Amino acid sequence: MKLRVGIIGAGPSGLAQLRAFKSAEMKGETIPEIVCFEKQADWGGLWNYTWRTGVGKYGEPIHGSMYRYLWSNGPKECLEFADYTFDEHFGRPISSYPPRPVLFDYIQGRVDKCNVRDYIRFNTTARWVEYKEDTKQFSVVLEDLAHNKTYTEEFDYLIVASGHFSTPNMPYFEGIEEFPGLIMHAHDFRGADIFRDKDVLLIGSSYSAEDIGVQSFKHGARSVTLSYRSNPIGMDWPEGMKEVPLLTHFEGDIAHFSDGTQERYDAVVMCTGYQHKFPYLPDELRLKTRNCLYPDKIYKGVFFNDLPQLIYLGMQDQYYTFNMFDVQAWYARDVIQGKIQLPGKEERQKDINLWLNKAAANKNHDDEIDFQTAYVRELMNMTDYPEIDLDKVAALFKQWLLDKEEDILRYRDKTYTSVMTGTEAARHHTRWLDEMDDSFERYMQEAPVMERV
Ligand code: FAD
Ligand code: NA0
Repeated sequence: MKLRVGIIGAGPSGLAQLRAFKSAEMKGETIPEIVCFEKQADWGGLWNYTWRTGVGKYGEPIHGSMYRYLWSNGPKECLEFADYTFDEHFGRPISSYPPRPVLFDYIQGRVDKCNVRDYIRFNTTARWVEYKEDTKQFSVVLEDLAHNKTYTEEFDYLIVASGHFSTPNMPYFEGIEEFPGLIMHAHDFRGADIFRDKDVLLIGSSYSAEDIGVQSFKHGARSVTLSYRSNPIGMDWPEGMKEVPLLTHFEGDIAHFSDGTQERYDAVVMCTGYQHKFPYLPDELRLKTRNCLYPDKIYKGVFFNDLPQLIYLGMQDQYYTFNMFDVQAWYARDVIQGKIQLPGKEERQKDINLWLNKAAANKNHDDEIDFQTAYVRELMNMTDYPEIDLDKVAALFKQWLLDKEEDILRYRDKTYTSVMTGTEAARHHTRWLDEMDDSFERYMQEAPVMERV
């Protein structure tokens, strides 16, 4: 009997797994029977933009957390696939910080090319998973949303690729129930147009707060205040943007902060991060972690230590994204294919502890970049994933941090050189601050016409 592999989610991580198996098949290997379940109508995960918030057409919680006008927040050169370059996809240099539709197109190009769409059952949600000790298989209850039908299938390996930036972490602040304006989580934010001429308060001091903040500024908010709990982001903010310590409570539309200051707001956006949430997994199979670079209990950041037939992809906090999901997927594939043997449970836990200790020693962002670089390197070296010069990628990440610090409104105009091809990125025809249209068509305008490969 052929092994059966189930994949939950067809975002960048799930697609990386499909691509990994396809690449083995193209090299003549026999691959297992694979089924990927995706609750949305299309692939791409968060990159598949939806205007919807709340619940979708079939009553499922909306997965999407991305918004209109979202431009890559890191250089594209840091996430380039080693086996499918930007040059191969676009046929000409593009800028280093493309908008979401352009990166979505790139993600799709690779999987379109290797025909993995047939493996995916769209509009299908994983409802419940049970591991059967007698058969050593996972029994997965699925719901075909379009036909309102549930059914069960068995798998030898189960790959959890359902993401972890979708279920909001929504804190409570005293008096918030009386706040008369708009209150939302970043997950439901779909564009900053609604904040034109408004005073906006953002709670949080990470990527969502930073990006929704500068976007609100760009799209005409009257003022933008970022309120931090632990540390401020600490940029040299333009006039009209500022950071203040944590909100303590509201009185009507007045927000009070822990430094004793107060201010009136029209809207509040909780940029307070996300929960790792796996409602389809029973307690004993769930990864329970906060958003960090090395979650406990998963060996090499991938194999659930209590039951290594259960595989998690992309569960770390992410400097590296697409290429990190790739090396994880290639590694998982080779274990499933029997090419790599996992050590025993105790050895695995020792290795996990080693990484946890290293992670605990990280003191700043540069340390974190080096840490994740070392992690990606270790996995990359274990499989036939094409080699990436990771020292160069790490240097780009560090440069990105400096560029942001130098000018948070203009860092997206910078260009870098591809680590994979040596191609220098093109300058976008319009400065990011002046570019109000993030469509694929507009982005590709004024470019020399060249055939897509
Ligand atoms: P996801 O993209 O979240 O995909 C998971 C998939 O699983 C989804 O398609 C979902 O529908 C599906 N799913 C979930 N539950 C079920 C279920 N029960 N049954 C079936 N299917 C299910 N990264 C970058 O590199 N650059 C960026 O600029 C960038 N911007 C970001 C902006 C925002 C606002 C956020 C939240 C993240 C951003 N990221 C960015 C990081 C992002 O996490 C990764 O790029 C990537 O999308 C993660 O891929 P994934 O496949 O692991 O998860
Ligand atoms: P994210 O910023 O949504 O990025 C996710 C933040 O929330 C931390 O600052 C934390 O503070 C704060 N927080 C949590 N609970 C709080 C509370 N009760 N009161 C006040 N503050 C609270 O989430 P996190 O986890 O990074 O930070 C949580 C992902 O989305 C990232 O991977 C990022 O790459 C991606 N993203 C990308 C883009 C673009 O590319 C835009 C947005 C998001 P503390 O005190 O814990 O430090 C354009």
